[in-house]
Amino acid sequence: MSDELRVAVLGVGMMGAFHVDTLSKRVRGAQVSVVNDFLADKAAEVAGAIGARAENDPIAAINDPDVDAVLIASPGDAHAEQLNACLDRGIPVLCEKPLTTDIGSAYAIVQKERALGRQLIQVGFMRRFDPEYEALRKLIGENGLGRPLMVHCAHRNAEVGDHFNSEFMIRDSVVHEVDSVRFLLDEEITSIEVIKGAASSSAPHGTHDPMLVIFETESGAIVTDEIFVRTGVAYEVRTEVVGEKGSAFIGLDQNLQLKSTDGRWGGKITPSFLERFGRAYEIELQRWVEAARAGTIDGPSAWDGYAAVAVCEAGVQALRSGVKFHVHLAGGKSMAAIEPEEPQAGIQAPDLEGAWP
Ligand code: ISE
Repeated sequence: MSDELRVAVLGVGMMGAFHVDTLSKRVRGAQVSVVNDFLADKAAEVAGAIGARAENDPIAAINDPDVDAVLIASPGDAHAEQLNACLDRGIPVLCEKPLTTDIGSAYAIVQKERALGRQLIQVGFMRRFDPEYEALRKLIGENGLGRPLMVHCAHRNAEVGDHFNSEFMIRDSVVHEVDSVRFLLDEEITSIEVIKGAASSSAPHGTHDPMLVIFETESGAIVTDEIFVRTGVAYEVRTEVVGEKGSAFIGLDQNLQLKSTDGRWGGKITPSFLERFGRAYEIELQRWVEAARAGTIDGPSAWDGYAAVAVCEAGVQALRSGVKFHVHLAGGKSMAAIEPEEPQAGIQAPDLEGAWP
């Protein structure tokens, strides 16, 4: 390996291009050597700006002799093949969520990495690197709230494209709360339920936006997650953990507060996840680069990615069926099982008509 970690970035849409910029300007010990995208012009443009080489074939980019590690920011359905190629070559990889798009391929990746006997895969759950999340996890770990009983999350995006249907909202957005809850409470999620209410008029026909997603965890804690991706307002990601001895809140988005002579007060809202989690992405990439140079990972593992895929798959089934789904991860000894809860018979209200004397 050269002095600097030479990274191939696969997929340079908004997220991948942001990672290229972070790796090139704000992370020590790394350089982007190869850039790939399914849009050749986009890859050439991003590569050209930093003196890297554009490569049209993602698998050739992974196997390029000028590449020591790979950052996957391509669409989720390309991840399985690209992760397999990284494992075949035995090089470190930071993969944006989701790990893959179905439980079977995610499980196969976890098994394949285990067989290699080295952790090569880190998953891009950036919230774990955000100072507020870290502080909350520490507080919970030190028993500062007593036993956690409830977690209330809100996850709001100002706007998204029309491809963001209800299932995509679970797999692409709620996946963050799935991982955050596992990270904060240090336990697995055992069930998921999705409640659809009135949809915003800005949602395309058939898309349930917003939704309320409810998880249960191994210890019996309940998690509520409001997912609303077309608020038209701002990027708002809030979490409150309620324990036996107190509660704690993160994500208040309290930037500079201005009071002015016209009798107003206010501040600037955060438009997107790039601003809200910009610092977390930098920390994530810096730690990954250092770990990759040492031949390991320093963040969420392939197992964490797999657990999130399993819970989200159960979430999609819950959304489709209207029934709560249970998730059994079995510690990786066999593939995760997801199964519906038996639907309960509805309560039959007695007909009171004429019952009064
Ligand atoms: C996006 O991919 C993210 O990772 C954002 O954090 C999330 O808020 C958004 O809903 C996702 O689509």
